[in-house]
Amino acid sequence: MREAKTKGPGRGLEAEAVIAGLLRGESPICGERRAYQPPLCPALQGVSATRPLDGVADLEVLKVAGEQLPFVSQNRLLEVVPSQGKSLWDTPRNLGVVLSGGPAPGGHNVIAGLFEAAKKAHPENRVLGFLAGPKGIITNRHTEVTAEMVARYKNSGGFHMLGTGRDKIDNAQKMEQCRQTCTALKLSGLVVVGGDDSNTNSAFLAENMRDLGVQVIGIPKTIDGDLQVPGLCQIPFGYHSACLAFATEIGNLNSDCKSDLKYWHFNRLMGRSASHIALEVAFQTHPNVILIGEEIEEKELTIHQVVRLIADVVVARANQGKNYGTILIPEGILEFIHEINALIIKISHIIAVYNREAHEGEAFHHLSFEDQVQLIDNNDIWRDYDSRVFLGLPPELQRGLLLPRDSHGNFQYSLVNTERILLGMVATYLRKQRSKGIYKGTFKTQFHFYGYDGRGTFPTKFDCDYTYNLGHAAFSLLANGATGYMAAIKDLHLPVEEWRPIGIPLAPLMHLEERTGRLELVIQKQKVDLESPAFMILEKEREKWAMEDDYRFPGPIQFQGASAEDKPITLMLNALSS
Ligand code: FBP
Repeated sequence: MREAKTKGPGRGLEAEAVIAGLLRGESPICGERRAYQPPLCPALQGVSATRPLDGVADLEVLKVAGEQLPFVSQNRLLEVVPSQGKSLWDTPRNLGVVLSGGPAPGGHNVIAGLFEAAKKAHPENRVLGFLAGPKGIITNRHTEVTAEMVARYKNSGGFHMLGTGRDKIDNAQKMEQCRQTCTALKLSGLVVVGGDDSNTNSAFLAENMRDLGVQVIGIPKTIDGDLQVPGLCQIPFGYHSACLAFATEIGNLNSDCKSDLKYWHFNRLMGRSASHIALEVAFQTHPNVILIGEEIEEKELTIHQVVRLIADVVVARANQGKNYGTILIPEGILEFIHEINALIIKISHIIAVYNREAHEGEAFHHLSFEDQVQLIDNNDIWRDYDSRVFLGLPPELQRGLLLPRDSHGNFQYSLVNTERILLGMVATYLRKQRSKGIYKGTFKTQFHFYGYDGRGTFPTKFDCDYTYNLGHAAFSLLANGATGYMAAIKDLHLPVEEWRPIGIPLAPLMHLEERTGRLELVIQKQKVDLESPAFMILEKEREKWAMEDDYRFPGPIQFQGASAEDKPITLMLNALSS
């Protein structure tokens, strides 16, 4: 047996230093990115004031939102503008910040912007970061954000500076705990960086903490791209970076399948509801098939029709000798297939009602699959038709539909292997076509899921700038007394010099949705608009993409060179109409 060496042959101090250099925790590119200083739009460069946003009608508030949020429902649209006055909040204040929900590239720059704006207003202003998401506020777990932390995390992806979580502040006890934390920390303001559910938290926190003098501002985040307010918030942050990360991979697969000519790649892309990610990745990569959930819903396609839609392209390409290609499947597609969505809604309701009464350890997900099916079958809202649809689905999909819902009552699309399920169904259909002599090709396949990787990617330059400005805008809104708003940047398709920071009232963004078995007031997700320029352009282009190999290779996220200044293609196409 050879003796294990503690040191390699001839390994001296110099070699050790080389090894240490090669294995350094921080890669050279991370160091380079940290050095980037995002620019600020003019309104945020000095002291700022707020005024009503000109030329835009105020958004309407639903009656039930007015009842549950009587104070913040009074808010009107605000614009942040430069001011000649003296710095507001020039006595030391404590501000809290929390990262909430799924990570999205750029979150660290929101904190950097908030921190730098706060310190510029008064060097003794403090920013306290809550750890592991809203739970950090409930349990008062926090850390003070320092200049050193900001320098270390600036322009980096992920949410690991503070961590994140999906806790919902959904009862009086949790709200009281939040009040106690904010009082104990003497907070004047709290910034909640999150998606629709987290910004729902922001609205209720703002309403319930106004008597304490704690102002709350939300920040639009989610790679899913569905936290939009038409004409005011074109896209949340993180979307561009995640889409480009996914598009880099799909571009690579395009290149591989075009070289090897033998695989069909089934790609599922994150985005638990709306298909914004799939739409952008399609523009970036020109795949052969792209499914858009909203279109499937409008055309009322069944799952079998969706399968045929894919199979038809496979057959047509095979007839041209092309037994390869790429397919984009939005993660949330099941929600848009009527018969499946009906099952999801009913099962979610049955699970929520059952879990409300179940003892600890007896929750729905502890039951065997057979008992789960039995329990659903016995429920009054479950019809024979539902059973027929359910039993006609592949077993993997049946099990997927019964998976536990998240803390907000959402169906967890990311846990269902939709791409494999569809692939299996397409393969079965093609076998039938082959037996009829219609299909003569070969169907070799690979499947992929892109999601968590894109949430942790480097932010694009666009997302770095956007989030840094959002952090400053949140501070300006707080310093000018606003609460119950979402900070946003208007006109993102224009250069930074023309960006307009605004405050969007949270209450009008709310609608009623069934969650955990009850109708709840939550921020409404924005789906892909089938009348938008972006979708209509896709409709025109995709026939060509289906048959010709018009693949596009976006390459990795760049900070320099030709693509450094890129913004989401969807954003730019939709801005053509404004
Ligand atoms: P947010 O809405 O919180 O930004 O998260 C969106 C998302 O990334 C979805 O695309 C995905 O379905 C989901 O989070 C996955 O959630 P989890 O992190 O709980 O697995």
